[in-house]
Amino acid sequence: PYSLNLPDTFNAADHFVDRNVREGRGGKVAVLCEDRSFTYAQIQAGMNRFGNALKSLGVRMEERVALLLLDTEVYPQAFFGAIKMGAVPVCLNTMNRSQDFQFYLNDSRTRVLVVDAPLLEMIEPIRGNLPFLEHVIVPLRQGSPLRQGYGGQAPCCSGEPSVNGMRTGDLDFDALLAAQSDRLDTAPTCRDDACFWLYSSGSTGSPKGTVHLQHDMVYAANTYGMKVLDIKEDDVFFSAAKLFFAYGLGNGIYFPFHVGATAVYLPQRPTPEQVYATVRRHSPTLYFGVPTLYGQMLEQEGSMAGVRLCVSAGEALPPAYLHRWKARFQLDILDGIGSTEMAHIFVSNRPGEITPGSSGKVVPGYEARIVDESMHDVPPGEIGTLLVKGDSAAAYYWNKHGKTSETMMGQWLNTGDKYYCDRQGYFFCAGRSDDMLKVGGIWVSPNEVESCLIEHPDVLECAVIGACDEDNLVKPMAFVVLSATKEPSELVETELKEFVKSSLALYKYPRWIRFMDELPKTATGKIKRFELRNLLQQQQAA
Ligand code: 3UK
Repeated sequence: PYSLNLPDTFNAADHFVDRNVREGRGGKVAVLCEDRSFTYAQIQAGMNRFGNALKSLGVRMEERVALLLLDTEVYPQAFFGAIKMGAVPVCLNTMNRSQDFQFYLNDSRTRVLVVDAPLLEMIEPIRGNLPFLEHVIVPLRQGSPLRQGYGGQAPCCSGEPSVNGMRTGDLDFDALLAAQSDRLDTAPTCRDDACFWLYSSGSTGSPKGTVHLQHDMVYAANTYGMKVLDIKEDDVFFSAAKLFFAYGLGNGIYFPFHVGATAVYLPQRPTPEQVYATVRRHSPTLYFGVPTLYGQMLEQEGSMAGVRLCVSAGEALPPAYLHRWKARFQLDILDGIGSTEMAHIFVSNRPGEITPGSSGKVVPGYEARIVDESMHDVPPGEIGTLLVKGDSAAAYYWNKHGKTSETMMGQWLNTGDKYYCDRQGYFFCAGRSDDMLKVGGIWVSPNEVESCLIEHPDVLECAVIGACDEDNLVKPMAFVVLSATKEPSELVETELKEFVKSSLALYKYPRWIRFMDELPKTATGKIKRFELRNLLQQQQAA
């Protein structure tokens, strides 16, 4: 019943943008951002101009165009402009660091990068190491208050938008678009052509370019969007989770555009103040957040007036937040599990049918199974690996055949999550099958934090695990053996934290450091993270 019946020749930009204009919604507001507002006709014109600009730069079908952008009206124009001319946008996480971007841009062989001015300084140090990159396009939007830009380190978030990072030959987005026609023929893509990429990180190895097809966004919108959220043309969507996440991309772009609704964008970091101010200013009807932010918002004054439904994903929502939110705003928070690989949420609670502490039931259009090591289904109540099936699944990981075949097992996709299911069909999260941590809804690989710490001259050995904070949400904790010449102290602890902050994305640093004389190891010398987890549990129980 959920098979899409899309024609062979299908382009997602035509479906999500042009169709709205064809169906008479050209004058409808598609995007609200700060004090600016854009109709579907305006987004369409910008999309077409951007597509033409890419053509004029020599970009051809199937080539990658990277987007390193804050949440503004530029996002849907650049995203769909690339898709409409047949290129493949790669949405990059603005919170990452220069070294991460070097990997993404080279792995994807990106020829054109669109990067917001406050984020240019992340690209500057790696300019010489990007053999495939030919053009850098910078939306400047003079006078736009992007000064408290999102992402990067403090210096880029204050003072003037950095235009220093712009080099001779870099292109001004607005000037480039002004020179182009606002009409563009849709590339003759097939419904199964590559459409967009997102990078997904794993516990070992480099991040994986996750390749989504032209039909995937339509499938997610028809299933979770229509059947669970009941999205409608008169909804106003506001996602505190940024558009570069798979979660935010659905919430802020392809759900609203699927039904010709309105999306609200917040370019700044989503602090409780900014989120409440945005709700007050634009009165969204649907709000999308992550557990950490719900916790922070509960600590602050503010109103959610006008919102009909709130959604949480990225990591399990603590029941305490659910209850406090309901008591304060008389609003439900729908917790649901999604993934970059599945594009969006595939197991979710329903409005009026919420089981606190559970991720809910399988979303119409998807199937889910919990299996043991030999891929047999486990009985209700027993923990196993969560597999999911549904037509929004990514086709493969770019140039990673091994990881692709481990994860995409024919029709079924291995989430890597440990889950159990009760007799009523509710799914409950029970951890991961790898050591990956979800921190504020975003992946942290313990290996990556360990590799960073070990670079510090005073660190002899270290291991990183997840530990729960006072609200039961996971944050990285490091166990460190110092070199013989160094004594543990608060000073060393602060220094190590700062050291990680300076080279990795901010959310990855260890919130606690425990100094050890030695670390538990296997016979082959591998650090036993599970013993450290047990040690921590015993200490916390005591
Ligand atoms: C975990 C959850 C418990 C789980 C995402 C909504 O988070 C998203 O994508 P990612 O690729 O991570 C996927 C992994 O995150 N997870 C996500 N949601 C929940 N665990 N309860 C939840 N509600 O380990 C999953 O495998 O970053 C979320 C929509 C689209 C997404 N991409």
